[in-house]
Amino acid sequence: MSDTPLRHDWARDEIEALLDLPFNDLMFRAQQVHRAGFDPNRIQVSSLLSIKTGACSEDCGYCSQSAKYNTGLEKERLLPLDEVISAAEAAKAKGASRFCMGAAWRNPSDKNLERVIEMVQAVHDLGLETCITLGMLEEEQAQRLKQAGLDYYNHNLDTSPEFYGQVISTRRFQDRLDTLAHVRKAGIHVCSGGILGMGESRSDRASLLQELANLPRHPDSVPINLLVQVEGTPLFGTDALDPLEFVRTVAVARIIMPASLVRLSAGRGEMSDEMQALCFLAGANSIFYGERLLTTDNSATDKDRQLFQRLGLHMQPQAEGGAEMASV
Ligand code: SAM
Ligand code: DTB
Ligand code: SF4
Repeated sequence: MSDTPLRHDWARDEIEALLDLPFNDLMFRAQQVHRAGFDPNRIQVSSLLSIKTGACSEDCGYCSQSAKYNTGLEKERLLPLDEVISAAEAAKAKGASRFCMGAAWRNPSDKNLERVIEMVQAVHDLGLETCITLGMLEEEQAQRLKQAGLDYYNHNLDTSPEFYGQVISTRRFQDRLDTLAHVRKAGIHVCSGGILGMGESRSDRASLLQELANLPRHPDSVPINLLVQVEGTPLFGTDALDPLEFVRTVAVARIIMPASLVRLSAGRGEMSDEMQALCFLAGANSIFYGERLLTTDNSATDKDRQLFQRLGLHMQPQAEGGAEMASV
């Protein structure tokens, strides 16, 4: 467990000052915090499966699965249980410790939730940690998932409240905070982060990090995604983010959320080995592993294994980062 105090009162200018540090100073600070809380050579590995694909009613400007954009994606209804179990077994055999199932819904209906609960129970029975991301949740739905034994719920803030309206119009930033509150209240571990490289400013990145760190409890996992540009979506063609700016943002996430797993998430397929190595140095200690993310390709698994070997990193479950679950 980290011996760095957990703060929930980060001011915007403090976070901006961290982002503005000379790169070497920032990396040094991030390593100090990282080593106080974690084995620096261990990486937690999650695998993803899209259990319901496409035809989503939302208009998230980055997403291949919105029915509003023509991305050529093949739609798929909710997968049968046996297909989910096979995918989870394969992920376990490759070394994943957590299995994350994603559905292209604005929110789950109660009927669909029952089917997802069966999946959660089956994946749990394989000895994997379970994570799902189904969109907005009501309080009772979160309670039902907790009773079914769900470990993590992923729901990202995505970007700053200030930039949010330029990316999504069909749900509010406050809706996301409400879902996180329902998940937290139910006692499910929270996984929440965002996407970089959508044309936001450094100050937006500071604002996103501020929102995450000033939640009543730090998310247990903080996925930092680099926008995967999908042809047909409004954000396709956005200017690429400077890779060092991405690394800086990871480092600041590590510093201000010292006990959370910081996940280097979507976008690794486009990153050089050197950029990924800098992200790990900056305190990222989790990845999505497996050939596919939800609808796009991930970094190839043999390439990942080679990189881990070159860096002397071990794929292992971290000792429960459990940012602040002890106080639940
Ligand atoms: N439909 C649910 C929702 O939006 O909450 C769950 C699935 S959704 C695909 C989960 C998250 O994946 C999004 O909130 C976003 O942060 C991330 N994501 C989706 N498409 C992405 C892309 N093209 N590049 C990077 N991250 C992406
Ligand atoms: C998260 O933060 N990133 C994952 C997971 N949570 C569900 C999703 C990434 C999706 C990338 C685009 C795609 O494959 O559709
Ligand atoms: Fe739908 Fe989720 Fe994609 Fe938004 S991010 S369009 S809610 S699948």
